[in-house]
Amino acid sequence: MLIKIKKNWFASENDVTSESAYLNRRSFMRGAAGVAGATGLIGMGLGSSAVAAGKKRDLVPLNFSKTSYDPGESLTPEDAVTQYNNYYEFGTGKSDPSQNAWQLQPKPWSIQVDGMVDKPATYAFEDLVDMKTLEERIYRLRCVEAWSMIIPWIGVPMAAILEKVGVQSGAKYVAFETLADEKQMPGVKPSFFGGSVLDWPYKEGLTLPEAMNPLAFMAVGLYGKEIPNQNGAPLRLVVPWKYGYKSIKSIVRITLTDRQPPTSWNQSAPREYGFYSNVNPTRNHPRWSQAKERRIGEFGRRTTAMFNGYGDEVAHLYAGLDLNVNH
Ligand SMILES: Nc1nc2c(c(=O)[nH]1)N[C@H]1C(S)=C(S)[C@@H](COP(=O)(O)O)O[C@H]1N2
Ligand SMILES: [Mo]
Repeated sequence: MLIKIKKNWFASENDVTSESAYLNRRSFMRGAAGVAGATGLIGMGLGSSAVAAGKKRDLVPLNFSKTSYDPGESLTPEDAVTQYNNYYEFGTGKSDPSQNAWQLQPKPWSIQVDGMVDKPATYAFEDLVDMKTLEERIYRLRCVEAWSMIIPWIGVPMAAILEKVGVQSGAKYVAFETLADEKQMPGVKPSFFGGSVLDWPYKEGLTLPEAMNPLAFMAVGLYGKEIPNQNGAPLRLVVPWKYGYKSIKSIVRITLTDRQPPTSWNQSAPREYGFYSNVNPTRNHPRWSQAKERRIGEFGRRTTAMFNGYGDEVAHLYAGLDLNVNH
């Protein structure tokens, strides 16, 4: 039975349909945490989520400019964006990241930038992200599990970061790595559930033209404030025309290279997850259809659009590439 659950992690239709029940349970736990804190029950077996709720980071409001990046659809409620997550370093359940990610220390943060760049260095977060030029972009997020959200991100274009470090001619790909620290991330411990489907650190990659595309974004906030740990603090990629797993969280390394870099989900299940991972409703996942999606917070299903609706901006990047083979 355990093996079956493992195989179906990405087909978590049950998680999706029980979203409202789940959110109700969370608000109950938040209430319980308050009571526990007041009466000293923490540490007496009340459960880790109560402790987690008490240790939530204070998220500083950010200064940003509005943009025209807005699909004009209702925003997914903030509670769902921050409590229904995929971040396997904190556990594989949808509620695990919001319960466990308080253990992550996003400040101070540094990012190693290496490979084919003019200015390789270990950059302080503040030196890589110009907090004076933050913009808000409302993007669709389509998970390969067939659910979706509309999220108001705050951040900077990926191109701005690449310009800062200076991309050398000959570089063809950008590789990214997430922090992998057992002390902060329970899911990274070898003992975790007897192992994981993924190898750490979590790795992702883009072609250089993809990373330079105006849509490619490095988020440092959402819903007007700093980005919560469970969403990938302090900086995470957002590539809205690709399945959600390309949007790698809590980045500690960026490498410019001339070879296609290995990526975590492709390594884990190459038949199921490719390098490009563009949202493609005509190419079914080997175990389920990608034609439709459930918008978190809604009943029923919506039709999934090619490139998640961003074809005008990105389709030219794939001219001549068979997206059903190079998926
Ligand atoms: N490091 C890391 N990044 C990750 C993941 C992960 O497990 N680890 N999950 C991915 C998946 S599958 C999705 S759908 C998105 C979810 O982002 P969100 O939780 O902010 O909605 O993060 C992506 N980035
Ligand atoms: Mo995902």
